[in-house]
Amino acid sequence: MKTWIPLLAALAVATPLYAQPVTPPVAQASAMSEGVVRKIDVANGKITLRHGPLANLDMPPMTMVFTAAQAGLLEGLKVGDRVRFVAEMNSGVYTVTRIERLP
Ligand SMILES: [Cu+2]
Repeated sequence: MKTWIPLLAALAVATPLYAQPVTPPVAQASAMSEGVVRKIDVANGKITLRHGPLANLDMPPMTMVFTAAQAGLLEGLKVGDRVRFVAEMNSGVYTVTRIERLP
């Protein structure tokens, strides 16, 4: 039991180091993110993207549905396309405001 005391003391000292708030990098509002089109629902203006990290939304990589900001935004895209896009949170909805196909 005695051997635990130095360890606990060390943890008690070390913990505040990890508790320090980490300042997040300043994300640009217009940052382009990359992804792959998984599904397109033109009629409802929805697109499913497998995306990399979204710095401006503080989001890890995942596959999710976005709403298109304008009706014509999804025209010309097809499943499997690699894209570069701008995603924003608008009124609680993840919205794609710009999207372009990568070659
Ligand atoms: Cu996401």
